[in-house]
Amino acid sequence: AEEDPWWRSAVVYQVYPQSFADADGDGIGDLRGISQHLDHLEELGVDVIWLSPIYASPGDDNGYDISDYQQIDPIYGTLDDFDQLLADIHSRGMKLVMDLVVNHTSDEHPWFVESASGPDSPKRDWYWWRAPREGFAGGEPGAEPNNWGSFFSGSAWQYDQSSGEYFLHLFSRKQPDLNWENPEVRGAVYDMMNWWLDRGVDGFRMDVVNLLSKVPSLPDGVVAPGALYGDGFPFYAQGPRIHEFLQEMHERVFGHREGAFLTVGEMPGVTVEDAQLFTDPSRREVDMVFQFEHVGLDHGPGGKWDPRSASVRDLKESFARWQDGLAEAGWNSLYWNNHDQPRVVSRFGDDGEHWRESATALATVLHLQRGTPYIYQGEEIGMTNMPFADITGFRDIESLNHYAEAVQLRGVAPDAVLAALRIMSRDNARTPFQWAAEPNAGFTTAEPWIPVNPNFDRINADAQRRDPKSVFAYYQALVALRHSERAISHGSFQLLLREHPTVFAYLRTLEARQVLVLANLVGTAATYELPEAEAWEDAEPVLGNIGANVPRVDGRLGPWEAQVFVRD
Ligand code: TEU
Repeated sequence: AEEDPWWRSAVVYQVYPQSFADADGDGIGDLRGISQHLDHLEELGVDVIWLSPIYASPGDDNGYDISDYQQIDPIYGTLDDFDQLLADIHSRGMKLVMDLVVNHTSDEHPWFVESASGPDSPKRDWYWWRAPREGFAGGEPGAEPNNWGSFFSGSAWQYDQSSGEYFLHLFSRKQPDLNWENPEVRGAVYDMMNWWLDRGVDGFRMDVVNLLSKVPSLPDGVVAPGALYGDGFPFYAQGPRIHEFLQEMHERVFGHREGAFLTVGEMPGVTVEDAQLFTDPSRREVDMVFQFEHVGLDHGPGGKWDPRSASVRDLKESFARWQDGLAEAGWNSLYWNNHDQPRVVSRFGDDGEHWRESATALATVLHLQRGTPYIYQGEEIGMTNMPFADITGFRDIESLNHYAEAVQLRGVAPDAVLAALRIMSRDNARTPFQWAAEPNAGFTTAEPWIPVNPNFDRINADAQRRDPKSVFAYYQALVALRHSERAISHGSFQLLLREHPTVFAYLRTLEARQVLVLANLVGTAATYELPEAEAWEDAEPVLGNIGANVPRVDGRLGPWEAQVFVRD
């Protein structure tokens, strides 16, 4: 099993519980809502469900701020509901992977409450407490222990009046960073992970797990021209002890277990070279990582709030480098979407005229690469970005903090900030799942916690599950192909037509068996010249997103057309 792990032929589906299905009529999704919709996931054919956090939480960052790792938040249900959901998932032959958020806790977690009780607290060292900068009085501007900015705008430091010290928070001020240098912290986390595995879960998606090890002196970062804060990234991403920590975690949690588990580390800023180390099975760290390169290609010089368009060439070039980089040892995870990213059909596709074709073409080029594909809820029915009218539609702390900082502190015109939010905000992915052409898209009978996308009458699961030409039916075919075709789950990857400006083409090879993937990722027709085209004359067409019959390999692709062929 070590040499041929089960997840090579698996597809993972991410559920964002808050927005999936509301069973108890309070406007917020919940565990029973998920249980009631498992048919949808079983029909899609996915093997694993990854659940975004459902633990007790004040909800400052939609559950990524956890106040009790071993309780279910009441808005989602109870531990009994959880056990029932896990049993339902297992009885359908699927697995459940939990979100592990241990770079930080909530400031309302008992660990932090204890730590904040004073400098003599036995848990003081569980978090990063530091005195004000020398020569400054605590709380005054510039007194922060270093110049790092938070991912959610503002300083990464929060002043604590009672002790006169600051604590570090790379994300919201309600998400203090745990001090992984402290072995008690690590032990407490491993105990908690073991508790969930003993309960029957099948693995973990590990939130920002490449940020766990900080350079303990926490040096100032370089301040880019025009930036308000220094860049701490070099001092906390892939920090000095990160590999040691992940190896220790693997040993203490999975070392003595038999079974089929999955671990995936979410790692913003990770390079291919880093990922080789993190995912080489002989190093016993994680099975695969979420890298961010392809979802950064449309960030301008000012970062994610300065969006530009990414070229097809940049996209395929980036994917191909990751495919090549992890070809020998290690493994890729493949994703377009999650709860932090805008919807792919709006981002890299065309959510107007070519909505169906672009959603399916983008799915094709992603799913048939070497790696484990992840589908984010709603992606399988081609859900789009939200037409936010104004700032009142947004709920996400990152979006709201950015808006406040840009408008109030930097004096940017509100319309300009809104324009970027409409393109990039995480809330684009967090609108309720569109189940049916019913009030609130069938998500809830109450007022939903975030508005439903008005296009639910046109884009919904109910209509698509009955339509063999739907985006949903196409995703079913892609999932089935990964299960049935070993050249896709196990074959090598070779990029073709590297210089072509719009066609993403590649070959997957396992011994004599070859799969050819072709997709034109723009809204105008394209021609191409395939090397050794004769060899494909009698190839078997296995999938296509235009028309009923996939044509031969003929050097032409229509707007957003995707074709897949197999030969022996
Ligand atoms: O995200 C980490 C991350 O680096 C980014 O994707 C982040 O969400 C932001 O968009 C940076 O611009 C993880 C979770 O997926 C995210 O939902 C949490 O907010 C974050 O960690 C903190 O736990």
